[in-house]
Amino acid sequence: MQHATKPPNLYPELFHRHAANPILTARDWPYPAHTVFNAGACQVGDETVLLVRVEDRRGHSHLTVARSRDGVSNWRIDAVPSFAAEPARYPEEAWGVEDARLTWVDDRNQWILAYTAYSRSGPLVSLAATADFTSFSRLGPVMPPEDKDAAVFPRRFGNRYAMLHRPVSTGSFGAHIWLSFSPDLRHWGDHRVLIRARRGAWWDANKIGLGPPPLETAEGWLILYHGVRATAGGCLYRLGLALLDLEDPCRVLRRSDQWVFAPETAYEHQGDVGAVVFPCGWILDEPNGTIRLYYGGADTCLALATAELSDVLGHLRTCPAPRTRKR
Ligand code: M1P
Repeated sequence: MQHATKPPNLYPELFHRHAANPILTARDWPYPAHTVFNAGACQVGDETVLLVRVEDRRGHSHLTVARSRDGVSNWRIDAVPSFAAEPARYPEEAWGVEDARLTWVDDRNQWILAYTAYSRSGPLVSLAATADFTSFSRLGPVMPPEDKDAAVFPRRFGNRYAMLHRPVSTGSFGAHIWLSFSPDLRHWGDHRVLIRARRGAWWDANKIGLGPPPLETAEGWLILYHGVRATAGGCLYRLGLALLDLEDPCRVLRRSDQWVFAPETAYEHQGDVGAVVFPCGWILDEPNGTIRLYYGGADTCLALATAELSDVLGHLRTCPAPRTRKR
């Protein structure tokens, strides 16, 4: 059936794309860049700070700071890479640094960035710290390859820091989100699978990964993750939700069966890797309760979507507790 305009949407949408999308592209960059995408995000005073992944024409990535008053426009972008790979001192960064997730860790008074260091043995998880997004100090690699899509929780559980990450095993065991603990952010253990990729026809079958860092809410830690559906036409990166117990993040309280955000627009379909929405950062604006979600589109640009936290939690309340559902 032909529609003159877009047919009515059958699913209520939680996340709404900003009219100004894409909000940043390589054309906005103060120096030559191939693509800009997948940014960590945080609010510092009255400024939104993004730590943007920038890919150069070698195919290597670095991270650059962009600042804006309204989080949408008039970005002030560092004139040179803010956090570049240093393979001479940190060999695990041989092929670049990618996809930073930012967490303010109260008891350290610092932002901790969990990023992918692309080593000669594959991507791995590294941590670094900053107080001002001008100088960064590396804590070093904390998970061996292949492992990525990591973020630290903002507070400790008992005496231990906690981190979500996504190791990949060989064979057909799937790529799942794991939870690990550390006394000092350097040494990690007590590893466990937290959220499994589903199997078969599911939108999040076989491979999933954390999106932005866990967001503390009254009802639990809010988790947004990507599911990768392999199709004959290529991979589809879509987003789903989960909720973890506030005091015991090992407990998954809810998980959405359906995806809540998926590639639809030209800037999400056309680029280096089509059909990708890939968020690494979100900001909860208090007191209005609006979430600003910053995501990469098609591995080529940066876009923004907003959602009301109350709607997101309301949706999760209708979702099953994972153990009651058949896989
Ligand atoms: O190309 C899509 C994404 O692919 C990778 O993500 P993942 O390993 O979780 O599937 C990452 O390289 C990511 O940066 C990229 O956007």
